[in-house]
Amino acid sequence: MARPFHLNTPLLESVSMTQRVGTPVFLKMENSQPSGSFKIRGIGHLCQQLATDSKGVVCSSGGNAGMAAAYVARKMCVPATIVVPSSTPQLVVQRLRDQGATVNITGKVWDDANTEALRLAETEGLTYVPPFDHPLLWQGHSSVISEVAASLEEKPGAVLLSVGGGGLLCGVIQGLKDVGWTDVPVIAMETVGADCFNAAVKAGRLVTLDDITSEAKCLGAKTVCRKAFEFSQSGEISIISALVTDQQALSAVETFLDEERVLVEMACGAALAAVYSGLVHRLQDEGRLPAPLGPLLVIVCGGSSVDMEQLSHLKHKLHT
Ligand code: PLV
Repeated sequence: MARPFHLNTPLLESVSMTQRVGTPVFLKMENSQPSGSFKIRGIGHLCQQLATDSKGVVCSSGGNAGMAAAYVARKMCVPATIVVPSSTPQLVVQRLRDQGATVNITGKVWDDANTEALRLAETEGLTYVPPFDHPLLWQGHSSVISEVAASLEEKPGAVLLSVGGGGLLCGVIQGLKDVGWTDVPVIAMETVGADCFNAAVKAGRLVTLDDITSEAKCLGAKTVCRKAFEFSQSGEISIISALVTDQQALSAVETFLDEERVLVEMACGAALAAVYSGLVHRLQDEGRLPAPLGPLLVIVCGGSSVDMEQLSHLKHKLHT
C-alpha cells in the first residue's frame, strides 16, 4: 500500500482544560497535519484509491477539504480544481492557489459550490472528491482513533468533535468500532446557524437548512450526510448533539490561542467551546455524560480559514 499523506499527530494533555473539566483532557492535534486539518486523512486515502490515473481532481469545499485535496493532488502530480462558495475568506483562496490549485468561486454556500463541482466532474472528466460524504473518507478519518488507541493508556470517557457534513463523525465512529470502544460516547458540536446534524437529530429525519447563518463556514453544509444521521438513530454508539453560538466558538478560538498557543478556525472552536463554556459539566449534571468521566479526547480539527486579520474581522462582526 502507498504511504499515507497524513501524519500521526501529537496527542497532548492540556493542563488548563483538565483543570476546567476536572478530568484529564487529551488534544489530538489535527491542526498539525500538512494541510492544516484532519481532512487529509480521508481525502488522502480516497485519492490514493480513486485518483492515481486521474486527469485532474475537483473538490467542493468550505476550505479545508479543498486544502487537503490541493495538497494531495500536488503530491500526486495531478491538477486540482477547488470549488468554494463566495463566503470563503480570501486568505483561503490564496492558500489554495499557493498549493497550486485552480480556484473556482461559485455560489453562496458549500451546497452551491458542490453542484458546480459535480458538473465539472461530469463535463471535464475530472475525479470528484467529496468533502465529507464517502465511505473512503470515513475509513481514512478513522485512523485518528486507531492512533489514539495506540498511544493512550486508558480508554477515553468521551470524544469531543465538530460536525459540518458529518464526515469526521462517521470516521470517528468507524474508528471507535474498529478498536472496540463502542461504549465511548461522542459529543458532536455545531454552531447555531450551521446545525444540520442537530436539526436532523431533533426531527428524526434528514433536514435541509434554508441557509447557513453561522460564521463557522466550514461547518456550513445545509444537509448532514445520511450515514451520520443513521449513526445517530442506530444507537450503536451514543452521540450527543449540542450547539454553541458563534460568539462562544470564537471566544473558544481565542482562549485556545492564549492557553495552548495554537490558532484554529471557528469550525474547530465549536468543539473547544464545549469545554470552555461548561457544556461538558452541564451534560454530566443532566446525566447525559457519566460523572466522573474518564479522559476526554478532543479532536482539534484545525482549519486554515484563520489568521490574525480574519480573527479581528470576526471579532468585529460578532461584537465579542
Ligand atoms: N469542512 C468541510 C466542509 O465544509 C470543508 O470543505 O472543508 N472542522 C474543520 C476545520 C472543517 O473544515 C470541517 C469540514 C469540519 C470540522 C467538519 O467536518 P465534516 O464536514 O466532516 O463534518 C462545508
